[in-house]
Amino acid sequence: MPQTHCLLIGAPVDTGQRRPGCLMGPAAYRTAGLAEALQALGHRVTDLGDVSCAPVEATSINPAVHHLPETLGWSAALAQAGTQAMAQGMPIFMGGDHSLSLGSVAGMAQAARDADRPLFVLWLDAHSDFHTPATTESGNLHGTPVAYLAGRDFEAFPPFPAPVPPENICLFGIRSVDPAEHAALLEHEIAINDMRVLDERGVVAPLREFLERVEAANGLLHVSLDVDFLDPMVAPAVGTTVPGGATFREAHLVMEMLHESGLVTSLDLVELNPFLDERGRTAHLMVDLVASLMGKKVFDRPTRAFRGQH
Ligand code: 5AB
Ligand code: MN
Ligand code: MN
Ligand code: MN
Repeated sequence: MPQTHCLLIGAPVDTGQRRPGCLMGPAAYRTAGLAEALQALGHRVTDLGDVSCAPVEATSINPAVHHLPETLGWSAALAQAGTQAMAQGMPIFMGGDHSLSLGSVAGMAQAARDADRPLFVLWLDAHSDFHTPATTESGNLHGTPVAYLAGRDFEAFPPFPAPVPPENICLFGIRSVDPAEHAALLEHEIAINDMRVLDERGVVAPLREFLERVEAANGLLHVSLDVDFLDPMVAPAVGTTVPGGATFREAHLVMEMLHESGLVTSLDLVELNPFLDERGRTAHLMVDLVASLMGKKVFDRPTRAFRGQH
């Protein structure tokens, strides 16, 4: 199995929503043994520690938006840390709430531009996160990163480096979309694999379709894993639970397929709120999912059946 250099980037971001606790995420991943799990699979791991930043002065035209200066600070710092890490291996952002992806994906877009390769984004989430600062009603910026990376107008934020074309974005597992997001999504050709689609088709066929496009384009693939992609029965440690999510096995199958594709170049782990966890079970599940993404198998066979079998 080829060894990957995994660069763990702590992103204790808590300002993209209103329920305190996500700032403990990086510590929870370390406590749950993320680095050790990757090392056990033969990978090289460097923990870069937690990123810190200073706020950037700004105001929004939407009075609901809160913590804009902090979010701008995190975005710039995480984008920079991410682009640097990408030059050495595979960045794994340990969040932190999902507003961190405003920075992490910007960093990956910069790296993709430097490498002259297209960036693809797989968004594993209950939500579409397609608000702009102007349309969000909650004012919680963790509900906005997909709109930013797709190149929508984003007020105070720097223009997204090389916006990701809608056909390179795949939303997977969604089951909660606000009206303003819905209207905007209808105007973009983003692949929307909502839970209704996954109920009917399963996870394998839609994911394979997307991965084939990434492979054909020689793309970089960023995966953003929101804890609420999972059903709250298996992953309770998240502020924004939505029933009817991915099961334990569906989520693992997604990760196993991603591993077999060999296409994933960077990863976000977001929205874990350890304060809401039950004896660390959600943190452990997330670590287990990363292990599957990085090569852990249910039963190791010399050849695998999924790829190439249509
Ligand atoms: B998450 C909601 N659409 O804008 C909003 O958890 C929820 O990163 C956003 O996916 C959820 O506040 C953001 C109602
Ligand atoms: Mn999200
Ligand atoms: Mn979500
Ligand atoms: Mn959430």
